Amino acid sequence: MINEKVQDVLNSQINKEFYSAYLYLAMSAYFDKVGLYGFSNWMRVQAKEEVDHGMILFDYIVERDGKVNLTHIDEPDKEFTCPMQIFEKSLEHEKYVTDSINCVASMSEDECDLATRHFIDWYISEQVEEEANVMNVIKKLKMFGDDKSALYHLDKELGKREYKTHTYSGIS
Ligand code: OFO
Repeated sequence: MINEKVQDVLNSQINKEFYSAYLYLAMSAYFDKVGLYGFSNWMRVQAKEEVDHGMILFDYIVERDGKVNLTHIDEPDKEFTCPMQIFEKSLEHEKYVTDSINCVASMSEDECDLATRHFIDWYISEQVEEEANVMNVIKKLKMFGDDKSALYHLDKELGKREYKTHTYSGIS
């Protein structure tokens, strides 16, 4: 059986992961609209990974014989103006998610739920990767400035990103 306070933060984390998927889908739709299909692909892959992040938490709660509590998902931000602004928003969002994962880790430690503390290590490492992935694109965008042909090539590169599934059984 899982500690109730820990279960609550895990359920709230599920909501944040699904919100992340919504946010990245909204960004993907923007990129489709302006014809940056590679950027759109990058965001779609990101959205799928966020669903995986939510489902891994879901399956973990089930395995611990806990109660999954799915709550209302907020409407995502849709105020998008350009690739740089969107990736800066993504980085800000990932930093927020990293803080949230760190809170799950410290709560599980405080409650002596060492199984959850161990489980959440995967998310701690994943957040390092999540922030780095976004930062890499921001660095390239900064380097190219307003060079349209560089943006074209970056779009091609981001179009090659492929989705790799993550599952609870795959990480545990
Ligand atoms: Fe689930 O890592 Fe991004 O939000």
